[in-house]
Amino acid sequence: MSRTALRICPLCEATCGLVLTVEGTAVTAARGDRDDVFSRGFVCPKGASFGAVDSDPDRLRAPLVRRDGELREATWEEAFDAVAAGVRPVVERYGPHAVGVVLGNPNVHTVAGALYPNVLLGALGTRSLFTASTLDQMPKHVSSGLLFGNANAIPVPDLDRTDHLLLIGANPLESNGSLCTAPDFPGRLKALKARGGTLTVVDPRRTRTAKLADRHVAIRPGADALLLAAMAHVLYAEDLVDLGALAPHVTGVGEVEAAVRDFTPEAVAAACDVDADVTRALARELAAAPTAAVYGRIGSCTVPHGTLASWLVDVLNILTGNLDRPGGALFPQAATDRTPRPAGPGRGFALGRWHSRVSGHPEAKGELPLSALAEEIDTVTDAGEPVRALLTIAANPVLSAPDGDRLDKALDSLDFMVSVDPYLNETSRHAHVVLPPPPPAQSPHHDFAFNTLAVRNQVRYTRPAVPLEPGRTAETEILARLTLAVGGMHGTDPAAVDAMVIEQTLTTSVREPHSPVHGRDPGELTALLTGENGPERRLDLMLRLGPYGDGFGARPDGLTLERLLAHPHGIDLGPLRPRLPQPLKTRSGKVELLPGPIAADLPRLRQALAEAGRPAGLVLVGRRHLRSNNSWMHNIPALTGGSNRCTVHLHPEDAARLGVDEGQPVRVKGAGGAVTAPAEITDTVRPGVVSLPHGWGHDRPGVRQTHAATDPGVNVNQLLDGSLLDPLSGNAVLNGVPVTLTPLTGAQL
Ligand SMILES: Nc1nc2c(c(=O)[nH]1)N[C@H]1C(S)=C(S)[C@@H](COP(=O)(O)OP(=O)(O)OC[C@H]3O[C@@H](n4cnc5c(=O)[nH]c(N)nc54)[C@H](O)[C@@H]3O)O[C@H]1N2
Ligand SMILES: Nc1nc2c(c(=O)[nH]1)N[C@H]1C(S)=C(S)[C@@H](COP(=O)(O)OP(=O)(O)OC[C@H]3O[C@@H](n4cnc5c(=O)[nH]c(N)nc54)[C@H](O)[C@@H]3O)O[C@H]1N2
Ligand code: SF4
Ligand SMILES: [Mo]
Repeated sequence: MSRTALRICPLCEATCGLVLTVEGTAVTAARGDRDDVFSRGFVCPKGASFGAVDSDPDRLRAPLVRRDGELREATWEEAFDAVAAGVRPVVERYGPHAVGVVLGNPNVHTVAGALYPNVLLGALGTRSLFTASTLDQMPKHVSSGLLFGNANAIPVPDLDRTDHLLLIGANPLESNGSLCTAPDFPGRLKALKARGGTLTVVDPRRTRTAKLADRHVAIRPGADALLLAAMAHVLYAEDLVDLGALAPHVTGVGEVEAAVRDFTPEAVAAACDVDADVTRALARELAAAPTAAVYGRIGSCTVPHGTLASWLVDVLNILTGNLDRPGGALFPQAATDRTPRPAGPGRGFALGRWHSRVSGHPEAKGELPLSALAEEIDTVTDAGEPVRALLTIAANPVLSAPDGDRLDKALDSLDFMVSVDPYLNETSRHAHVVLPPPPPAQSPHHDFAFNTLAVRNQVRYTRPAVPLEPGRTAETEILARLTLAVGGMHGTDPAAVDAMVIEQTLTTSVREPHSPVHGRDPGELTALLTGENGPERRLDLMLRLGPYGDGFGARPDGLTLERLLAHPHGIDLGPLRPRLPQPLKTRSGKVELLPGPIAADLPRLRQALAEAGRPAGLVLVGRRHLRSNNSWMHNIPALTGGSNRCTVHLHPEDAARLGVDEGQPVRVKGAGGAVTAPAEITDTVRPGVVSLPHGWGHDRPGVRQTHAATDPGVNVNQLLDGSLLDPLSGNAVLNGVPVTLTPLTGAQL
């Protein structure tokens, strides 16, 4: 007997609604949910393989605990006993900062990852926090923090209504979009063109997205900040600056004019390898479009001037009056956002409140650079204790972060390590305790993170499609118990964690004059919460206190968990709406267009300009494949093979110059090491650029990913030594990295 169940896909940021076919407890098929209010039936090959991802036989079924050097299956009680016994002595002897926490990408795709890490960090009190954000979008957080006073206020391009999209360093036809949640991103780009809009793509590779564009600018990697600064220059020089309705909310417009004065299209042309005429045309088109949005992603963030480029993306949106207006770039309003407080000055955004111990990197958003994790473990200084114990939650930094070999050794030297991960992989193989979450069909889903980045306001929740298998522990409970075990409360009922969060949230809310529950009794409100378990009650709480919520009766038509459950395909909350000045939390209460730390970083960009034009060798960029996902999806046969391979893309001119044949193994060498992979000669990369995908290199001993090991690929991040960072954000430089390439012949293989 088969049945169907709804499940929001957790495999990328597009958050498509799926209809799963379930036979017994197995998911045997998955298709797009045509009734989903947001995704309307869209599905990609990864979502269609949900069943295979879910039932991968290599997924761990029980916790593993290291005994006599070997990882063996254990009970959950034994596992959490071991966690408490391993972590607490490190806290007590060396202090909380000696316990590091690494949060990886899948945390933004799970209910557990949204609800528990902050509580865990609070219970531990550590400053040694490292996340995938510093391999990804930290520059955008820092730029938003500085411009808007709120690191999480990220403007999202209004894909469905814009007339002109300038897309920089993003390839949504493979990635399905990022910091812009839009199921069927490809279809939405085609719709933009069909309604007469224009698409411009800036990318050193002629990607599938670039092929769709009206104009493709094959920029030299790492040069986007220069191009964007020159575009801003043109807007000022040609009197095209027009803030429109934004004007009363923005300060520093004149200061930015002075700041970009040197960056003329002619001055940046050689460094970007973009003709001055093209740069002028890009600026004029942006200004002339009835509405337009500038959108930058991985290729604009993971570069030496990532924060400047991210800032300039919004500067251009602001100077052309496109921020916060329909068709431009707007701030979404998610159903679980906190009750919007009245507009007015806020506390602003601080950077560098503390620094990393070894290299003195400033914290950003409470995090230290993941690139610095290895040195924080393996280097002794007199500036404090090294990281001696580590918790990795949904993270595989041995493959995802620079210099995996060094990190691999560093992890081996830890006193104690815990991994919350479904696989025994390159990172978790070092753990003393591995706590495996259940597969996604057995987990609930709500997009706490991505609804704040979605091109349409909407809310959806799916309960587990399949009941928890006997012997499994929900990931929410795993993280609650982990919190208690590392926080010195081992053995306490994990429900206490949720009860505590609910009590704290309500106690604060009833004191806030703008809250719909101002002045009410927290105990009475707690009794009104519904939900089958703690995480559901917390979701109910957030929905009810949120911008669309029922306010516990204050707005009787408003959202509650019950109402959401009655709409299994979701509730549409309408298109993005202008919200300024409410989201601003700067000290001035305005958009601060030229924040101090940005102004202080501009000389470095001028320096880069002065140094450009020197004969440059090859530089490396990354790429993504539709059927892959970072480091953990190479174990699914249906999603590997074909064009999804770990090869070195290089341009025919470079291949000819270096004497490389198609398919020939080539050795690519960078500051952190060398890797060998087959060459794939293609003119989709610009000359001077080679491309390797990340997340490969599944050939280390002790890894239990059988299929991935049959075609392991190589770890591109071994080419990096971890020293190249965007200084303001601590983000790793993963693109535009200098490398050399040598073809290998028989004897050298
Ligand atoms: N060279 C280069 N390197 C890059 C990038 C690049 O473009 N180029 N991209 C960077 C980016 S953007 C990111 S986000 C990072 C990603 O790097 P990571 O943060 O390491 O993320 P993933 O590789 O996606 O997965 C990490 C782990 O999560 C586990 N996992 C999967 N599902 C779940 C779950 O439901 N619960 C738990 N607890 N664990 C789960 C997987 O088994 C895997 O071990 O990589 C970065 N590294
Ligand atoms: N299929 C699939 N989907 C994914 C993922 C995946 O691994 N596979 N990962 C998910 C994650 S964690 C993220 S963060 C998102 C990322 O989503 P995207 O940002 O869309 O990621 P990419 O496909 O890597 O696209 C980045 C593009 O930047 C280009 N680029 C490199 N250097 C530069 C440069 O200096 N300037 C410019 N202008 N462009 C440059 C690259 O050639 C590449 O085409 O994708 C998510 N979705
Ligand atoms: S686009 Fe992303 S969310 Fe949609 S089905 Fe594919 S992997 Fe899942
Ligand atoms: Mo990412």
